[in-house]
This record gives sequence, structure tokens and C-alpha cells, in this order.
Amino acid sequence: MDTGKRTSLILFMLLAVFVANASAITINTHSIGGTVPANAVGKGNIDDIVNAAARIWESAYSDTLNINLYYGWAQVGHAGIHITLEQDSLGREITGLVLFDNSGATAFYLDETPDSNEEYPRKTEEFQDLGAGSVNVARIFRNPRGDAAGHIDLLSAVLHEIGHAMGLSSANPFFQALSSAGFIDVSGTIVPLASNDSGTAPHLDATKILYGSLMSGLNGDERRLPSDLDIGVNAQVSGFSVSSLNHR
Ligand SMILES: [Ca+2]
Ligand SMILES: [Zn+2]
Repeated sequence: MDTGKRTSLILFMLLAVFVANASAITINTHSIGGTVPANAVGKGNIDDIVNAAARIWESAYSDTLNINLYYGWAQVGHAGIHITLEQDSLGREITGLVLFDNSGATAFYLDETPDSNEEYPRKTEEFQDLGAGSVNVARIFRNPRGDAAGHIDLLSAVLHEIGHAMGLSSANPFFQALSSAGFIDVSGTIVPLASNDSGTAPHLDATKILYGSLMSGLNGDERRLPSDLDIGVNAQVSGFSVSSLNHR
């Protein structure tokens, strides 16, 4: 393991002050099509929503990396799925696929204005000390209005699946190595991971983290944006530096 790539997150944050805008992650999005589910509501479309989600994750890191992300609608059995197709020598995903269910089992809201969160007027942020001081663990928007009410926010689902492409993936050998004890240590912040039948899962443990982290899951009637914890744990797995911890 290249521990030199995984020095303190705090150091990365300090360095980021000086190297911001020097480079960036680029997520190139490629539609593979598919039929929009008949029960989707809202005037938006998956292309604009995937691009908005890609810009949010790109803005989290200052590293130079080009990722090709394929996306579309399909009958996938979950609201969304993520598949790693190609990795670089550091285990970082450089080609991936995210698919969103069009069977009708999930009633999606397609935000026409995915860069703004006005449909969810109640924003809260959660902070928790997981071993190294208080960190932001959730950025969550609730009390949806209009079409958003009673639906799953597709932007949040896309952000979650791209979050897997950023590092929290069972296909990532660094994730496997770092998570073997059931948590990931981000400079002393001990990030608990969920488990399933096959062991540690690439999700944050919703039973141990305050409600609303993007990488712990998603419910209806809410929007989740990446928290500092979501951003930091993926940085730890992928050796990314953190360019900005201030999101909307
Ligand atoms: Ca909006
Ligand atoms: Zn997931």
C-alpha cells in the first residue's frame, strides 16, 4: 500500500488551500439510454441530473483523474446500481456504469433544476465526533414540495452511485484492504461501515452515524448531498486530496 498517498486528511485540507484549482477530477458522462420509468415525475431528465451530480463530486477533489461514467435506465432490481468496469493502478475507477431502475418499483423525482435544492426547503447538517473531533456527517434537505413530495430524488440516487465510483466499492482493492476491520480510519475519524452476508459492505453504517450521510443510503422525501464524511472516506480509499469541503 502506498501510505504516502494516504497521509492526514487535515494535511490535505491545508494543502488544498494552496493548490485549489490546480487540477481536478473530470467525470465524462456517457448515456446508454433506456426508457424513463412511466411513474417518474418532474420535468427534469437523467442527462442533466447525472451531469449535475458529476459536477458536485468533481468539485470535492483537486486530483487529476479522468473517469468515464456510463449511465442509463434499466430494470436493475434496486433504485440504482454501480458497476466498476476499469481501474487504474491505484484501484481508482476510470470507467464505470451506473444504472437506475425503470421497472416502476421506485418512483423517482426528476428535478428540472438539479443545481438547486428549492424543492426541499428544510436543510439540516449533522455533525458527529467519530474519534478525532466533530466532523460534518450529513447534508440533508427535507420537507419536499410539489412533484418532489412522495418520491425518491434521482439526483440523490445518482450522487450515491457515483459515490461508489469514487472509492467505496467492493471492486476496489484499496477499499477491501482498508475496510477489513469493518471501518475506515480517516486520520483518526473512525468511519463505521455496514455489513452484509458477504462481510463489510461499501456503505456507511446508518446505525452508528447520525441520519443523512449520502453513502449510508437514501429514503423518499429527501435530498442528500455529499457530507465531509462521505467526501473524506472516499478520499481515504482513493488517495484523493480534498479541494473543498463547502457544498451547498
Ligand atoms: Ca431543483
Ligand atoms: Zn450503495
